[in-house]
Amino acid sequence: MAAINEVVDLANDGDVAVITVNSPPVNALSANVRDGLAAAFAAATADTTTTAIVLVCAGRTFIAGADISEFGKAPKGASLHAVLDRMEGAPKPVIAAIHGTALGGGLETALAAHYRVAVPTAKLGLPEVKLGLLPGAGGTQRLPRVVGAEAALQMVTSGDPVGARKALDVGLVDELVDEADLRGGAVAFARRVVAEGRPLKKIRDRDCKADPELFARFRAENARRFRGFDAPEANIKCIEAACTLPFDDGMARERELFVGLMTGTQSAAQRYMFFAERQAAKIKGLPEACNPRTVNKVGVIGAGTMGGGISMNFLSAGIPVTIVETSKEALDRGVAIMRRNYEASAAKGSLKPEAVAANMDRLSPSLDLAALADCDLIIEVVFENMAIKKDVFGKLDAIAKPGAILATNTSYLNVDEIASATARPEDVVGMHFFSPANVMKLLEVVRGAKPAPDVLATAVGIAKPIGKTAVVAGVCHGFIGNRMLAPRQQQAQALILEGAMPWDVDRVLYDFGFPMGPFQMSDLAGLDIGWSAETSKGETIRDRLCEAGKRGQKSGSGFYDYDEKRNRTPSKFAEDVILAMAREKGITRRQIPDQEILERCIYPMINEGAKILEEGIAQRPSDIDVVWIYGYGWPRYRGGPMFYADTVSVPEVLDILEKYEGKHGDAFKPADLLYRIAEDGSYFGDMN
Ligand code: 3H9
Repeated sequence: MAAINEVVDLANDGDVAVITVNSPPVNALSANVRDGLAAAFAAATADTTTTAIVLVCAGRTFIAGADISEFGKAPKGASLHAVLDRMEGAPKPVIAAIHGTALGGGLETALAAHYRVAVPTAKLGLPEVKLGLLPGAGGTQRLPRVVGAEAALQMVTSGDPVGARKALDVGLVDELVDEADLRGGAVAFARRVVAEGRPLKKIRDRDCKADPELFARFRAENARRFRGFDAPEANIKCIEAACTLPFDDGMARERELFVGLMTGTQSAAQRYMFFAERQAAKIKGLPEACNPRTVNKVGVIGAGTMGGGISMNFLSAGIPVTIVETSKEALDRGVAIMRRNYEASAAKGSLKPEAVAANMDRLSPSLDLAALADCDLIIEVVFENMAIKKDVFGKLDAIAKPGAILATNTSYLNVDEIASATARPEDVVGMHFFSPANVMKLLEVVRGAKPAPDVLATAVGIAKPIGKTAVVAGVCHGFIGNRMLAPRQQQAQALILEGAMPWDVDRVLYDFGFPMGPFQMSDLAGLDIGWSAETSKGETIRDRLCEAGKRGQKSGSGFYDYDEKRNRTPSKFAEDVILAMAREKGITRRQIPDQEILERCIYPMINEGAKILEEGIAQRPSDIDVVWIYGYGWPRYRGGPMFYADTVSVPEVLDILEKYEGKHGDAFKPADLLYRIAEDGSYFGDMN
């Protein structure tokens, strides 16, 4: 085997040249890999002793895409286009041999080969849209020529990969080969291609036709899903170009649209989020060698909506769960809801029908806390009240096996105080899931004063297998997410007294890119969460709505009225309550511009984020951004509140806060950190 450079080798297997990329962890197309490939293809093409070329990768995967860390930097090395032209123009068959994930530029490389073979577990996809991009190395022009325009539209706008078997069905892969011998299978395939005199199949030479109605229909059907994002539309335009223009003109269109996206803020935000998510899993201050504890069985205390949702995450990941409730009725109800949720997923096609029973079989319902004795991780999801939580933890301490992790799902309470109810505070950690817990991707792991390093590593590490992204937070009221939500809620309430209506505030935040505004969110969650008729003083708008039985969607009205299909219209009753409350408080209502609504809701959040960083509650600004994108629907294309602050510029954020501080006082008093960043001309991004 001859090394072409540090990351690419060329070897001859008899009459077949084998080019191997070996650039861990994911064989991304860095400058080094592109240079190596260019040189390897030149050498293999010139070598008259070989009749075919196989491209294969070492390690866990075929090329998983362009090297994202190079984006936005000055270009170096061979261009990917030049490498792919060389491959496609080779005078002998080129076969891509795929395992792991052939993604983005990786799949584009495979599409420039004349043939593709894959192992059955391989996955193939063009996920660029998730980075605010489109496949920029011919993917949008070649893919539809193979799989058809409709399937290509689905793949490029969802970014989701297809499995090798499906790829075989649609012609993306020519043959499946033995999982254990990809290289051997690919070389044998290459020899057959040569022996049978099969043609050098260039995808660029194929035709791509589509029903002209397809594109308008696809846009209309997916308008909601694509709302606010630039990349899906650019991807659609490219597929349209593939169906209407000659190949080279289509490539030029792809290039033009790719550059437009690459230089925009949205892609910068989405690329930033790619690394932010992975960075979040890195816990500061842990010893180098810190192995997580093994979690083979999970216990959940509380079978309400939250406890059920949390349990479903583990069951779906194949981890058995024992769920405990205090009454048989509540237990049965909770278990029935979980089953119904799984059945609904199966009916929608997002879960295999047989998985419903398999998941439910892993669940052991119980009325006895002692049933948790063999669990490795126990998550308490009882009423948000310190005395109750401490009581549960005291009992757990006597039941849980040594080494079990005792987690609380509290959203606000002091984890250290909860831990003090046990004789093993080093085993206690916060694991704050977000509602609905089987859907929302965020997990805040709350690090009290005493958790053992491996407890923290386990709580963070378990996130990936259950499909969550974990962020570590320190102890304070509301941790990262809810603490930052509070000033936004406070401003939303103030705005509706001063002159806006709930639907104005909701519309402005929806237009900013949130899936819903604060009042819609309150109606959805239930206005009576944390409210009780006995203690209500009728002093807030919420008190008055709840007292009138208007408790949000579930009661048919709240800030909005809902019909039986849950369509909403502004509530006249709520409007009257707001106007009356404003009168009682002596507030002269005024017309509030949308810009003010946006600034008063968003900037105090950024300010609170800065305080959270100052206090060390969050490890880094990008963790805060992950919390807001995965826990609260902050628009991903804006990169989270701290990234957004950098795009607006911190001095501008400061100016706006000071402007409102002058009018509305301390709620807008800027954090010291903002002054420091503005003074030295740096960015939140520099702290990541
Ligand atoms: C593209 O291809 C544009 C083209 O159209 C060409 C235009 C001209 N680059 O996720 P993991 C790192 S756009 C750089 O934990 P897994 C990652 O940061 C690209 N680095 O592993 C992490 O580093 P660290 C299209 C990358 O097994 C480490 O690798 N392709 C890249 O859970 C392990 O990653 C994509 O969007 C990259 N492309 O998942 C695919 N990929 O350890 C993006 C990974 O320091 N990648 N890293 O934190 C993925 O989806 C997943 O990484 C993958 C593996 C499924 C491959």
